[in-house]
Amino acid sequence: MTGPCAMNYEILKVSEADGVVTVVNSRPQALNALNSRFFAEMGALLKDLAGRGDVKVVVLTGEGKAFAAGADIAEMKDMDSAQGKAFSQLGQGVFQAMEDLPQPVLAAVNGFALGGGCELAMACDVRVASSAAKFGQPEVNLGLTPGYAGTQRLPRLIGPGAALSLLLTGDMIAADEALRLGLVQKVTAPEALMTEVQAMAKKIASKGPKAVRLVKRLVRQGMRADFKTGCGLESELFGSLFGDEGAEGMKAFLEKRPAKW
Ligand code: CO8
Repeated sequence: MTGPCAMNYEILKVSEADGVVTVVNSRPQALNALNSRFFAEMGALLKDLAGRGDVKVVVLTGEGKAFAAGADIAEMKDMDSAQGKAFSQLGQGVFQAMEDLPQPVLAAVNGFALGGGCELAMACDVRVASSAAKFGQPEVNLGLTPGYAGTQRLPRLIGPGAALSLLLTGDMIAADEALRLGLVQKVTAPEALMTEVQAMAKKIASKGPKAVRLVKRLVRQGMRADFKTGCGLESELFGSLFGDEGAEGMKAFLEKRPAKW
């Protein structure tokens, strides 16, 4: 497939099989650094995927030795303050659209995930890393702060102390350390990465499709709300599956047969 939407992709390689869309960030000559074109393509793709009921899971990875080595420094170097702010808002908007996408997004972190690349991974729902992957927020080395919500997502994922230690030193950490900190959920051998992530994607794609989307929505919306509001939403959406997908799932269990979604 050339891509599920009308946009002609130059950077993203998009393929689809059995309800799983795989997106490869593919500008390896610049270590897949995130430029305006990347955000335009990713924004268009997400808009299209959001309306695709047949797409159950999205997998995101990078080509070559990087997942993404950050925002594109060559594009940013001559920006003034207003352009810098706009470039930050552009990236934040696209990453927010990833979080708001109804389908889960799994990051297969194949290599460097630095700066904006680490922020991209953090906007995904689950992160699986190759043992060759490296993570970090090196913006302070460039006299910058993160701009794609890294100062907000990192402490929410690994706590403020661990986040500040990475953000203030700009240190790069290996995949095992990222696993220990809870930044990634699993580490695999480099050659096993895509097989493992595709297997996880297929497993998720086989579950109740409405339940899967609602689980993501509940966690994402709940994390932005207070506990009571999150619980209220959970009861409402839990209830919405009765007389619907949940009825078939429970009937199938009692009849000892696979559910027909
Ligand atoms: N932007 C643009 N080009 C890059 C980037 C980048 N972030 N990273 C690497 N490249 C390019 C290199 O310039 C080089 O190009 P060329 O071959 O033309 O010289 C090519 O990719 C290969 O890179 P290296 O030769 O450096 O490869 P190495 O294997 O020697 O090193 C590293 C790999 C360690 C990953 C190294 O490339 C590096 O340190 N990269 C920069 C990492 C970094 O600082 N990232 C943070 C960028 S800032 C950021 O992400 C802020 C996010 C928020 C922005 C908000 C908007 C305003």
